[in-house]
Amino acid sequence: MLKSVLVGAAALALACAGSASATELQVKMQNQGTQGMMVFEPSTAKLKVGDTVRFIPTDPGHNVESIKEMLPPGAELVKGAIGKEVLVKLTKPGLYGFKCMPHWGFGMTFVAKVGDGKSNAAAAEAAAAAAPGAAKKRLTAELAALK
Ligand SMILES: [Cu+2]
Repeated sequence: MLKSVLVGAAALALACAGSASATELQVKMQNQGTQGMMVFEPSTAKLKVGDTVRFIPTDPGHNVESIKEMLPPGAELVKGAIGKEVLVKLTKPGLYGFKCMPHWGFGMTFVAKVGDGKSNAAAAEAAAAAAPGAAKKRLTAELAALK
């Protein structure tokens, strides 16, 4: 009886230590930022497995969704509604690409590198190269900034 209580307490202590070390990054969806018009700010981040990203609709008219060709193996696809805050938990190591669908043509994108980012690095590079105009330019710069 006493032993199981102690084991339970140790498990609880470990669970608390785990959540305390996770980071939440806040990313704003903006009409204007330091990188230009229609941006996620910041547009890149280096994070670790278990961290979260909170996408905040600072300006109206934006959404956030996964770039499905830029998603680590086993990670969940995200598709947020226009003007809605979205909290994403990064459960797998790799490169996570996100876009704002209405402003894909402006290159409104965000890339997170989780862990060493190698699990889908080749696929992410290929997805950036295949993206249209401004999206290709910004995604390529974002991947370069995370190396
Ligand atoms: Cu947008």
